[in-house]
Amino acid sequence: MRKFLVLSSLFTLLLYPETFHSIQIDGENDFSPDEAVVIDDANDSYWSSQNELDTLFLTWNAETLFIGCSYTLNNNALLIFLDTETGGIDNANGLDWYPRDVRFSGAKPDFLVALWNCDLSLGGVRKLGENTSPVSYRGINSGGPGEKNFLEVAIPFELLGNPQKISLTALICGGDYAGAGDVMPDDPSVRGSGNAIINIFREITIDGDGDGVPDSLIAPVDVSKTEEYKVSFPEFKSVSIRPDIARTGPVTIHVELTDTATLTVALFTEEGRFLKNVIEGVRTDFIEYSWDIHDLDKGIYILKFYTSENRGMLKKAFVRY
Ligand SMILES: [Ca+2]
Ligand SMILES: [Ca+2]
Ligand SMILES: [Ca+2]
Ligand SMILES: [Ca+2]
Repeated sequence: MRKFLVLSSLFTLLLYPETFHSIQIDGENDFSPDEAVVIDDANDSYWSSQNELDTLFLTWNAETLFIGCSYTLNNNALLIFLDTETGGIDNANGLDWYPRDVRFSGAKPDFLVALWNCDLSLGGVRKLGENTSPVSYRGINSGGPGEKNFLEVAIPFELLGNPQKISLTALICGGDYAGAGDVMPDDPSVRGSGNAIINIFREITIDGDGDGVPDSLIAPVDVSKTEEYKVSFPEFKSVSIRPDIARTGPVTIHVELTDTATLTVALFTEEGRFLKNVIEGVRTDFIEYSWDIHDLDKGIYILKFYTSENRGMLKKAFVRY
């Protein structure tokens, strides 16, 4: 009997941190240290210790993905983005649910776990796209605003499309269309204000042998790695001013970008003195703008084309005679 007990507890010890591990969705953290796939600095939030990400946990059994998150939040939102498949979104500001000023380069998230001010009933899990759609899940958040919280969520793999790999980023953001104050894994584009372009994700291999079944006997930390994608910015595909020598208008300014960006076209004198913005901060990937030049003096001008997403700039000359 004693031998059996020793053996069975050894067995439990060996198996406990490994998949398949079914998490109790009760708000009590029963993830093991081997399931802490992102351990964030407990004191790196731009918005004080009241809005702080701590640890992201992940594990699974054959049918279900379990995500855990320990954090502190006060009158802000917690968002956990999951990239599970090709496609997805690259700009969370365009979402119809939990829109935030966060963009993504490299991984494109397909699912979002979100809550507002420690209240999961104000959030949930959704599939992302032009329109978001609710995904059925089990989840509990324990804790209240300004104190240590623990969120546990269970999502059936079937509803996630049985991914081989999952890439994650978790953020604390303000209200609708606001930016982020903390992120895990850390990403230097989160600075507490302004927009962020996340290109660092934690990637966890769920089904390494690709047999369509999540892997068993795995410690999730052993199959986790941080992926840093190159930030790719929208570039100019074609830019023209037609005609570029004119006496009367209209003159057509044509701009095509490789992706949607915030475009500005600024007018300068030949000597480089700024006169005005002809096009100011328009979000577009294609524009044909009819430029009225009747109040422009005769002379040579420079038009500078740039986007707020890219430091690159294009210059074109224009002559009014
Ligand atoms: Ca639990
Ligand atoms: Ca943190
Ligand atoms: Ca994706
Ligand atoms: Ca962080």
